Amino acid sequence: MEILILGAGSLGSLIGGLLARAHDVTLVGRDPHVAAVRDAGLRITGVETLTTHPAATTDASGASADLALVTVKAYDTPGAADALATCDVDAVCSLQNGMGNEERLAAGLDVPVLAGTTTYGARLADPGHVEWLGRGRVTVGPWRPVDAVARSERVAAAFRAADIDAAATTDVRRRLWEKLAVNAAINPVTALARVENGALTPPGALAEVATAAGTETARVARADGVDLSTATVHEAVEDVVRGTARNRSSMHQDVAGGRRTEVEAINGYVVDRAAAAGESVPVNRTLAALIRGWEAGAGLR
Ligand code: KPL
Repeated sequence: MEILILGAGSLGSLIGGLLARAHDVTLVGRDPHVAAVRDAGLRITGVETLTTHPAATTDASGASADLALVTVKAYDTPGAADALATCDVDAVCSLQNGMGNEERLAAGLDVPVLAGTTTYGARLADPGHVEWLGRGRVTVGPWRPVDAVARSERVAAAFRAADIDAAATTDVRRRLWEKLAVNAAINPVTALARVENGALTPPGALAEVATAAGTETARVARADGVDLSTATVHEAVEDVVRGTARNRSSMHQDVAGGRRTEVEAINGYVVDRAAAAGESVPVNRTLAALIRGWEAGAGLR
């Protein structure tokens, strides 16, 4: 399969690099990373150590592919949709954090849009080198049209052909809320305390804060009509903490690198949906306020 990866950051590079074991992959990202991949391939170290050789470019315009995977930050989704509008792709699948990405892609594009989640952990160590810090799972389901089940199954099979644990789902909204709860719990707490995900292993005060954020998110999901139990969210958070214990969450990496975070699409989204449903989410509100405050102080807002 020909696969275009829009967003060769840490996760996009890892997933693209692994997919290149079985598919014809093109990474779309920034220099110097793209130039390094073009020169010497993509080095992956950590869970497994390997070098793969995806194509790499800084400009996606006019590209064609069977599938475009979108791995850009949530706030860059409109730019990814604009770039994809110039491409000839059979389907687009978001593998991003946060909510609202699929709506934005579907609004700007005429092709089928799939929603995906992943709990793989990764960090861009150097140009051309990504550290694989946690084996996770990819889940893919139809977004528009809602009956694109066979297409989701083909995409999940393409992941599995490259030895990536993946499954198709018909319940993608619930999956997106579950992943949102994982990110709402882990990302701001690890970013604010500057710790690896494993520091949220219970018992402990950080685990309590993360669990409380997850509990609130499950409640808002239910108010939004999604059947997501608190126990499912607690289990998912614990699984991801265990599976990515050595990873620094993407929000922690952003804060450490002085970059804008995805707080609006994660805790900010939970706070907004809670307000619309008349729910109170003090932990998410506090975490969002602290990250926004850091962004403002760093001149990023
Ligand atoms: O999605 C992630 C992130 O860091 O954004 C997890 C799964 C929490 C891995 O760190």
